[in-house]
Amino acid sequence: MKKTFPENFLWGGATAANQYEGGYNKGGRGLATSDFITNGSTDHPRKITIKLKDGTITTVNRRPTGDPKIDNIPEGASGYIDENVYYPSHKAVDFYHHYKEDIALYGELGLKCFRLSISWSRIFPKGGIEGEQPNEEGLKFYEDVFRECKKYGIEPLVTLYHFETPAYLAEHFNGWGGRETINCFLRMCNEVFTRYKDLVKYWITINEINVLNGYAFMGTREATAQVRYQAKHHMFVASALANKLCHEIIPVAKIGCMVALSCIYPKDCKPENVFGALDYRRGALIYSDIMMRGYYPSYADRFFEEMGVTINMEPGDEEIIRANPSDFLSFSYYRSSVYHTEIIQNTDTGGQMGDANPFLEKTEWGWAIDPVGLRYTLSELYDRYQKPLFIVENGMGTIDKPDENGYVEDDYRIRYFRDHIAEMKKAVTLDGVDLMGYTPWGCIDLVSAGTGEMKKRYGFIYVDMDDEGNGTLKRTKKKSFDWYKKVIATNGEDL
Ligand code: P53
Repeated sequence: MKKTFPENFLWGGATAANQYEGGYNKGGRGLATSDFITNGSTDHPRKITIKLKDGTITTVNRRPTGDPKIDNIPEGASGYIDENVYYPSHKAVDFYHHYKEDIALYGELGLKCFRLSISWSRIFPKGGIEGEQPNEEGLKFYEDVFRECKKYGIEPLVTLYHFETPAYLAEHFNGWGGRETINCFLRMCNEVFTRYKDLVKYWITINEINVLNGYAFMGTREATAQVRYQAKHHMFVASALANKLCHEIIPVAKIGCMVALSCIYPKDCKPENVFGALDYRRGALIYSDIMMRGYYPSYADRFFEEMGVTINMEPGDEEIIRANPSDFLSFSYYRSSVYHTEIIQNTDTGGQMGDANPFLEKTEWGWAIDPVGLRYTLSELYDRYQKPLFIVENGMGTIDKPDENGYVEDDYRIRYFRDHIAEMKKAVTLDGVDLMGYTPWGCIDLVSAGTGEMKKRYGFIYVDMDDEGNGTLKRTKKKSFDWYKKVIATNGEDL
């Protein structure tokens, strides 16, 4: 039995470009689907501003990830930026201009690893269509970021696709709904693998592939099951080919897949609820089954038949997927949900909310706090795949109240992390799970993906900005900063 975390355990923090980076029109960057999404709240869904074929400006709801009833974007419509509307991704919390300061803080925190995503349209403004030249300024930006990380001994963990599709690809190829997007994605991968081969060892292909739907997340006009799963198939092929390319260009690299895998419990011991929970869980595990094992699992045919989905495969697709599985499975874990046959629709999302769990407390956003669920999930996944795992998102979104100096005493956050890390430690030491690292979500406060709010904060570092984008953007360490620093310094011994 292991006594503690491995020596080289990657303690880190996680972010994504559309929520952190800003600089949306700087340095030659092209527009992405995330740039047309307004802010919202728990009660008001975020909206996508669009221009119809006849020139009318209007909006459609961007429903939560995984919502099958998502509004469609009419044929011929395109994303539109309304000068009078605030779009959280445009400035986000301006990592674009603060990266040196932020990475210095990560250095002080002692991070071994920093997860960020590449904004695809910064590398190829049109997404990498045939004959398009890469944008040197965009390539240079991330190179500077990675060099800055190196100064502090921080390993970048780079997500190649996190909730943003180049707008050009959405309009011309229906985003991931179109086969051509695979080639464009691979051109972008080829550029970044080649350019950063000496700087980046850890890669993730597609963030939370299981919850993606519609225009906002995949660049598709429609969100029917047929379009969704066809687009996911394109992502499986693209991911497998990216794995292959990555290994060819950077032999020492590890490249993983990423699935939202917050766990699910049956509501009670009624057999239909127990089996139902298992089968519902397959809705999320189908993704890691395909990418970790290299083939569609045995239950997939029934799933697709029930949903009326036919996947169009090209000759060779299955061989590509089989030959290039992921090196590791990374996942997000925030909460657990309770499955109950009568209330949960069978969608393809991991972590959809069910009944409240009477044994658990919830955050202000209604997410049940469940540290044991993290050990449960780690065990479930390691028993299933026997390959390295990586927790690349975990954390608690809360309203933080800074004092006059901007200091936040976030004991609730410390408690959340202490309890989760303690369970993670049991998974490593007692269950023998091969865990590469842990990168809590939003190590610095950033824009919420779900609501676009700023007040839903996750960070060890406070950022002075409100839901409308007002504020100085000043960074201030919270109480949890010093706590996490100590945890890292003692390799998880002193919680
Ligand atoms: P926010 C839904 C369900 C689970 C995870 O979420 C999700 C979402 C998206 O709303 O997203 C992941 O910001 C995602 C991050 C996101 C984070 O969880 O809504 O990978 O981009 O910010 C937290 O609180």
